[in-house]
Amino acid sequence: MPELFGHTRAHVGARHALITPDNHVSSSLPGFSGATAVVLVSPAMGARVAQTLVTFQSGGSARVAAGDAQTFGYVMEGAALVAVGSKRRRLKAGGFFYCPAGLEWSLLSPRKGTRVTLFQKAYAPLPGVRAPRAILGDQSRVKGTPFLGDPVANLQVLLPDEPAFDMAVNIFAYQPGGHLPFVEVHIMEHGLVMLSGEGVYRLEDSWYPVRAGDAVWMAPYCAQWFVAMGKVPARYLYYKDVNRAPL
Ligand code: UGY
Ligand code: MN
Repeated sequence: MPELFGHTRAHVGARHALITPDNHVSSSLPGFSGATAVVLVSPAMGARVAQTLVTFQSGGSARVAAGDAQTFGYVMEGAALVAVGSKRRRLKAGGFFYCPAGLEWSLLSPRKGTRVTLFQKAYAPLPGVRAPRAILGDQSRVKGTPFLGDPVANLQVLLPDEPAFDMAVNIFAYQPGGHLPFVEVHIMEHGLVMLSGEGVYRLEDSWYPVRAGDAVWMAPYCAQWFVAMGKVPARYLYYKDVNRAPL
């Protein structure tokens, strides 16, 4: 529900951003029909990645032509038939796909209200390393590990950690009270969406209450820290750039 008197939890700054579901305005994007698309993170704000939330009506579809960008998609809710190159599978909530640059992908026959988060970015090839392959998967089949040995912060790494991949997409799950063990400051950029629960995110010198549906952008070197609050685990899906030299 819109908040009173023009108040918003949203903040868009030079080095980080928070956008809440109350702020969403959709864009028309090529290749998508019968769907609304909200571009939450993009180069227009200084990011090097695009994060888009797509909500499909029944009969909607996405057909995205091959290009320089690679796409990771995560089904937040609903179900749909996803094809990446010659691979195809019906994905339900928790399902994900990875489409390398130079391959097309499509999403067909979505259940009404299916919501998908996309992370898209230009691929940086590594000389002598074969480009990544297409992937269709499900988060329930990905083993989690306690982050830095802490059992209240569980990390699932959805994409292979191999030199061919220049992006990682992970799910972090925190028990209430669980938190990042220290304030991170690193060269990697993040795009993030809260999947469930709530907590407080420190971004640079500000602390933001966040909850399911909120999207966050963290530029390289944005100081970051999170603590989970409330009565249910807090989970977020996030992107980071990996495996490439700084120069
Ligand atoms: O992978 C990460 O950098 C992660 N620990 N960052 C974060 O959750 N903000
Ligand atoms: Mn981080």
